[in-house]
Amino acid sequence: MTTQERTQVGIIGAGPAGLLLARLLRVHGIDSVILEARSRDYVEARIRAGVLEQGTVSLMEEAGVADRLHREGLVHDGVEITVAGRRFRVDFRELVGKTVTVYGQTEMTKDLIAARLAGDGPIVWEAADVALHGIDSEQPSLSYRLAGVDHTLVCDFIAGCDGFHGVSRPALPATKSRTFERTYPFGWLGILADVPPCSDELIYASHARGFSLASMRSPTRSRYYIQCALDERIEDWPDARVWDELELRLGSDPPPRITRGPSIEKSVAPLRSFVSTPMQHGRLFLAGDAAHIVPPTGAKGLNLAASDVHYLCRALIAHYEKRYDGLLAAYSDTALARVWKAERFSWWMTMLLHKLHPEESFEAQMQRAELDYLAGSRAAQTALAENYAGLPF
Ligand code: FAS
Ligand code: PHB
Repeated sequence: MTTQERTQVGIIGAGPAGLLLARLLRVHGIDSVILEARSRDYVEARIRAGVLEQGTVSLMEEAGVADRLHREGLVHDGVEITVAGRRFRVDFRELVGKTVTVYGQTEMTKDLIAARLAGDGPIVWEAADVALHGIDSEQPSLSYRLAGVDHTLVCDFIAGCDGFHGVSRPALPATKSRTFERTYPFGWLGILADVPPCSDELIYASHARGFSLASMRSPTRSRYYIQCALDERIEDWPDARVWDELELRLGSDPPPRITRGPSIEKSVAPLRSFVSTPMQHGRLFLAGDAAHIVPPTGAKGLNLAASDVHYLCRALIAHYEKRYDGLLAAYSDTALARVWKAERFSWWMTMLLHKLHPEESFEAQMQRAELDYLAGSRAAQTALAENYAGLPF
C-alpha cells in the first residue's frame, strides 16, 4: 500500500540548505515537506562549519531564527594570518566595512529544526530510499519508505538539498550535466575541545610542517585543524600529539596561548573542489553541497548553500506570488555566478596556505612571494577581505 501526500515544494535533506529553504518558504506562505535520511539526533550532532558571512546572518534574520545567533554568535572584524611564525591581521571592517560571525553550523541547524517543528511543517526523519520521479513533468513526485510503509509525495517542485552524496544530482540527465573537480593530496584533521580559544580571532597559519587553523565555537569551545596526509588514522593522533603540532605550526610571534584539554570530536576530512552544472532540470533544483563542494579553507561551503537558497527561494516566491518563472529559469546561471567566485577564492586560499611543494621548488617560492605580498599590501588584503567576508548575493 502506498500513502500519497501532496505539497508545493518537496525538499530532500535537512541540512542547512534544506532547512533554511523550508523556513524562508514558510515565511512567504509556501508549503514544503522535508525528507531526511538520517535521524534528528544524527543531524543535530554533526560538527561542520563555523563561520557565517553577513549575507547568511541576514537570511537567518529574514527566516526569523537569528535570536540565539545574535546572543551567542561571535562577531569578528578580521582574521590573523601567520607565515613561518610571523603574524599579520586582515581587518575586514576597516578594509571592506564587513564582519563575519562565528556560530557553529550545528547550532544553526538546531535553530532551524526547532523553528520547523514549532509548526512550519513536517520533517520526515529516517526517510529511506528517497527517489525522484517526473522531474520533467509539471507534477514531479518523491517516493520514500518510512517504517516499512511506502509513500509518494506529489509536489510542484523538488529542491535537491541532499549534499554531496545525495540522490538529487544523479537524477539530472547525465547527457546534460558537466562536472568540474579538483581533489587535493591532503586532508584536514579537525579537533573540537571545551577549552578557551588561543586567540580572539581565527588564525590561518602557513608553516613548513603544514597548514593549521585556530578557530572556535564560543569563548569556552575551540575548533582546530591541521593539514594531514589523506590516509592519516585518528588512532595515530592522540590529543597530545595534536596539541604539540598546533603549537609548532601556529607560530611564536607571539606564541598563541593554546589551552589543552580532551577532544570531544576528532576527525579527518578530505578536501575537494567540485561543481556540477547546471543546477536545475525541469522541476528539480539543486542547492548547497548537492551541486558544489569547496575546500573549507575559505569558510564558503555553508555560506554558498545559503546564497543558493536565497536565489531559489526568491524564484519560487515569484512563481507563486506573480506567476513569473523568469527567476526559476535563470536560477542555475544566477547561483553558479556566485558559486564559481567562491570556488576560485577557496581554491586560492587552499593553494596559498598549504604545504604543497618541495621547499626549494619554484612553486614554493611563488607561495612565499604571494604570502609576503599579502602581508604588506592593502590592495591584496582588501581582495582577501572582500571574498572572505562574502561577495554580495
Ligand atoms: P549537508 O550535507 O549539510 O546536508 C545534506 C542533508 O541531506 C544531510 O542531512 C543528509 O543526511 C541528507 N541526505 C543525504 N542523502 C539523502 C537522501 N538520499 N535522502 C534524504 N536525505 C538525504 N563548510 C564551511 O564553510 N566550513 C567548514 O569548516 C566546513 N567543514 C566541513 C566538514 C565536513 C566533514 C563536511 C562534510 C563539510 C564541511 N563544510 C564546511 C561544508 C559544509 O558545511 C557544507 O557546505 C554544508 O553542510 C552544506 O549544507 P547542505 O547543502 O545542506 O548539505
Ligand atoms: C571552523 O570553525 O570550523 C572553520 C572556520 C574557518 C574555516 C574552516 C572551518 O575556513
